[in-house]
Amino acid sequence: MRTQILIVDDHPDNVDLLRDRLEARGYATIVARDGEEALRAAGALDGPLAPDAIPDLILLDVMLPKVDGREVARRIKADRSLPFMPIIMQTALDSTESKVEGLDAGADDYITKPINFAELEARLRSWLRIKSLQDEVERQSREILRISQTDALTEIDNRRYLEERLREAFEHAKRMHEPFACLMCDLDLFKSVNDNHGHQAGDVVLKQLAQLLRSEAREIDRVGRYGGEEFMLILPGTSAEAAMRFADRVRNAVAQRTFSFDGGSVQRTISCGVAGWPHPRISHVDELVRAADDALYVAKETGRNRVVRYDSPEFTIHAKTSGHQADDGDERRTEHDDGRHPRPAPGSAHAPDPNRGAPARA
Ligand code: GH3
Ligand code: MG
Ligand code: MG
Repeated sequence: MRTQILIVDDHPDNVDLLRDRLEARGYATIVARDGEEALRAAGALDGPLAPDAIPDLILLDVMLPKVDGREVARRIKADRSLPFMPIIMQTALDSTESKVEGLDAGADDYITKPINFAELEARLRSWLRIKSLQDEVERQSREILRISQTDALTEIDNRRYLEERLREAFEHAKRMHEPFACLMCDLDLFKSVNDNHGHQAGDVVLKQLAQLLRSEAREIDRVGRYGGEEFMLILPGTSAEAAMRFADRVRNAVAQRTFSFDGGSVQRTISCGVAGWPHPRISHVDELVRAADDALYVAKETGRNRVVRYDSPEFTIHAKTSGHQADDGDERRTEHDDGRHPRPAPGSAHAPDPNRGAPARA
């Protein structure tokens, strides 16, 4: 794509001259004849432009109809959503004051009229070099940000980012008095996938499950990997009842799914815990997560491949009999394997039946 220069000038003769010279040097040009057109052409007026419409550099006259050049520079430089666009101000010869004002307003450089084209071209090349370095820095920082928010294996939100989004979304829901739900899902008997097919096969299953969860979720939901084989879904504007229906649909979709990898395939199920706000015992985001996690624990304990809602009658019975309640403190974390889903000793009356969580084969 050719480098695009936005020429902002209200004198037709100047515009023609600049355009001819620049196009002859291989630049593409866009012309704006007043300050308002300039802001629009730079993407600072009516929202974002298509990437190929964004100018690479702006050659800006000071005296302009509607919005003057200094104000144009000020507004473009103040708009954080715009990429770096060098602005070269055209100023009248000997007008130190206008040069100073232009630079203070945010112009990166100036050139005096009448324009010496050799000088203009040298300045263009210099600023375009700086721009390409700046663009690279911006690209890298976007990439670093993305990596810091993404789970490397599944490419969905990682736990840190998920918790950040959860906090934000929950606070927003409380402010707006909108319902809000959180879903915790854990793959059932996933360890056996690794044991029987190898860790790489397990990784593939996790990736495919992540994609499945994302495809079931709406655009406004957030899906992330909370831990090893545990996923969290954030459902803004969703009541606990609606979240239960959604979770059951997801649970069913997973149960119907065959996960394929090099050398084989498996079916697996998930267990889900659902917690919704408003709820009299949930006012902080940590309580919401804890509630969903506790409900997930009950789903595991009552047979897997199930969805359990925090504070449902079923939850209350099982949470009580297992001494596992919303306010039971942290003791369980010391007495069980992973501190999250305590499981009875193998062979005990409550030992998980390995076939119980296995999906019905079609
Ligand atoms: P449950 O139904 O009680 O959840 O049984 P489970 O086997 O799923 O649970 P358990 O906590 O015993 O085992 C979880 C397994 O998940 C063990 C661990 O190796 C595996 N795991 C966690 N993270 C990854 C990962 O990134 N890749 C692979 N392949 N396996 C993982
Ligand atoms: Mg599991
Ligand atoms: Mg787990």
